[in-house]
Amino acid sequence: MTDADSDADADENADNDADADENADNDADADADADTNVDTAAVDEVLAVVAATAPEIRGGLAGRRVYESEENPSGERQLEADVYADELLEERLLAVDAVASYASEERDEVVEAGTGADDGALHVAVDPLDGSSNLQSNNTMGTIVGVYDRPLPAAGRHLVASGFVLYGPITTMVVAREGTVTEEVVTGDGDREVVRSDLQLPDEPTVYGFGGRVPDWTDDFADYVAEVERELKLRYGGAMIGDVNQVLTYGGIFGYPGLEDRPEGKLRLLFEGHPIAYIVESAGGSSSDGDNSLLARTPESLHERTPLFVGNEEYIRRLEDALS
Ligand code: FDP
Repeated sequence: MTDADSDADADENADNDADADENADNDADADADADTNVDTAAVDEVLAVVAATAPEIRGGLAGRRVYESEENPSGERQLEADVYADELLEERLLAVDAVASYASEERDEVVEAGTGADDGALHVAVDPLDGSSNLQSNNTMGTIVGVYDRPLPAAGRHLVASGFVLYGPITTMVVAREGTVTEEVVTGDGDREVVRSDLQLPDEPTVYGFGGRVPDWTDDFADYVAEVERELKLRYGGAMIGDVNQVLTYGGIFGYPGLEDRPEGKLRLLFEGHPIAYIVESAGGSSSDGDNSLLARTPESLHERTPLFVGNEEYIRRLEDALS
């Protein structure tokens, strides 16, 4: 055996060891997944708390259109309404027995309930007021919630439910659970009435909306948008949640891309990317960070940003081809 052969053998053995380690990791992940014991009544309770709090959040908006002196952890200016919604949701969600922790786009750190995390404990990630810069111009915004069965930041596959409230002309809530998406109207006292059950993206998409300034887009992305513009019509309102609801209603694609000087984009994986991807994929659509499903991603930090795209499968596939 030559030195080269024995080096090659050694490399192969190392590769096999690495493969064995990776398989062991995958087995451990699979075991961890198998151990998950989701308390569906507790998930219901979390979603009911968000719905019950929505009329209060909405009612509190009018007097809270001014900016706080603080910035949020992503360095964005906070309105009084952002802080108000965050504090209401923190208090109400941590009061749910099964909720072990609360993370918010408006806070640096996860807040622990302090009750000791049991098997079946839930960890809730919230964007209290998505699109809150629309408050000044009195346009749509929303509240987003992701319910995870692992401490945060967690992988997308550890979502057990997600939902969003849309403060539009009426207050609605869209919820994804166990592969099914429903749209509900939230009444003034926080009760919910289902208006669309088993919501699916329409097969014939009609709308698109993309964030960021056009001069900041990459050339590949701009070329893709030029194609999309010839096929779909623009609907962009400046609050992700409102724009995603257009796509859920009419079919198409919404995205906030990586920009020339900001390849990570603007939106947050844990608070916006995962929950919205879970909803759109449960409704028969696709999600992507430009390469893969957003749900395949595990954030390394709580406030990690990501390029975000959701919509009909064909448009997401063409986007990934254009950016590859
Ligand atoms: P906002 O800053 O108003 O909270 O999540 C942030 C977000 O809104 C999204 O809802 C929205 O899609 C995006 O930012 C809008 O950003 P641009 O102002 O850059 O379009």
